[in-house]
Amino acid sequence: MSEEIYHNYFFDEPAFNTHDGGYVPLEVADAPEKPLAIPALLKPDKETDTDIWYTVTAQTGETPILPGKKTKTWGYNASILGQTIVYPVGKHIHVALENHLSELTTFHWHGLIVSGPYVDGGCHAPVYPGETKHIDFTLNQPAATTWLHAHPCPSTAEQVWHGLATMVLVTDDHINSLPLPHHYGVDDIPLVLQDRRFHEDNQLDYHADYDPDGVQGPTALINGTVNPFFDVTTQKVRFRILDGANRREWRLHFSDNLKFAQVAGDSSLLPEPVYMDHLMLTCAERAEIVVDFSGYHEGQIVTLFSDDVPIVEFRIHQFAPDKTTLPEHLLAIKKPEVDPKTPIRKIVMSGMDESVMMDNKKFSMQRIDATQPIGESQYWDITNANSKESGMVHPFHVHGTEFLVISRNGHEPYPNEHGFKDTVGVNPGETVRVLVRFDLPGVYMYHCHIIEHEDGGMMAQIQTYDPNKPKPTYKLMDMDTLMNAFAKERGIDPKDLWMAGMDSYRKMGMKM
Ligand SMILES: [Cu+2]
Repeated sequence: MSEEIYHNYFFDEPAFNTHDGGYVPLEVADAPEKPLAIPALLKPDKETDTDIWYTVTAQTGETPILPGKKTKTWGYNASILGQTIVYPVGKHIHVALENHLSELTTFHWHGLIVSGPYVDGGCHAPVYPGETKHIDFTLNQPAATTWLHAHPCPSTAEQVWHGLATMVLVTDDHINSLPLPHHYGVDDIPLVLQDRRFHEDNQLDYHADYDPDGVQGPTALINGTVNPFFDVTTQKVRFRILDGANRREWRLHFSDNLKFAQVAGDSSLLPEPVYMDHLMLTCAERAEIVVDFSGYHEGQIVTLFSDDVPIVEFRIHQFAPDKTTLPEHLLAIKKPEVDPKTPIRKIVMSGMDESVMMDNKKFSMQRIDATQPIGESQYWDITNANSKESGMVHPFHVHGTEFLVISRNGHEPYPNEHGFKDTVGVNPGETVRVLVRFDLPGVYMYHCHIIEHEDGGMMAQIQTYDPNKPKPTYKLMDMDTLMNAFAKERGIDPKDLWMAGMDSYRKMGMKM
């Protein structure tokens, strides 16, 4: 094979989080190795030829993570993270959202094309403790690895830190027909990459670890497992990797610089496999890679590193030879036409720490910042106004759509960005042009996915509308209602409430 192999992380090295003043390096935890937890597949309550029903429960639990005391964690149908949800394209999907927590939460479907703001599950769609809400939708989008996470402003970061994040696999006939590893848990393996700091008695303390530029911890947690190993029993393994961290970038490579093929990004397959031996993911980005272990034999170990820290060990067992080859073409991506008269939308992410903003404003739940007709393709120029010397890569995410990356500062996008995406890392001083089209009317948030930056106000929202119908007015939830509810649930006076993001508004003299 004469395919090109990429050996770099593509992003601007001076902007890597390792150069941050507040960077917390990963350290190998003093804990025994454990089998990598593979989240169970969530069983549907009922399924017919046309419809499928699920119940997703946000719950508290206790998880044995480190030797000693169990850690108090949150999860979806599980004590931490969650069971993996499978959504077949084309079926009518019904989901009961149950909140068994002691405080309100929302269920945001990151990467699903569903109507906002309610089904989408952003900050406008709280489910209060003890409540069950019902949503239903039909997906019309390519197969992809998406995810579910909590998104209640301004406490998204803290709820995700407690564990509210799980994978949602969108499947379709096309991807099922491809010669890719498809056996979930055997050769099709989710890897949710997160980091945490454990305090006394192995507990999390989000407030103690708070950093307005993103909370980090020194311990890598892969699917909720510290020091995990995975038993490789097939020659080829597909890993669905999610950067599920609040702030951490993952710069991944295997021992021996083992080559792999990236086959999918956030929201779809790539047009063709991209061969590489290094991969960087920014917060909320996903990559599906296929690793061929044919060069190894039983008893050997392959290690996955982030920078120079080992995060997962792959123990090679006997496997049957696998002669399948990856298809040269994975997905035909049709770039939508853009009317040259359509103005280019300019978006600026600026600031660091408490001063983060989107278009010189902090997020306001009841303010619509932009509008776009459905069905119309628009270029969005997303600029990161941070300086190259002291800035960071801001991962820009839009709800309710999948976009194409057109250019970076006028140059070609990275080689592994040619599929549909919903999150794109923007380097300091860079303008990334993406092509955005919405198919469903609604209100959708767009924001930096360093979760403390979104809680801190680096977020805005767009109303999409059918140009042939009168524009509906949405009754949008407000921040005071949410904050008062949080205070009541915690049994405290609203003025004594501390939540991530509040400091950012206060220190800037702004009201949330
Ligand atoms: Cu940011």
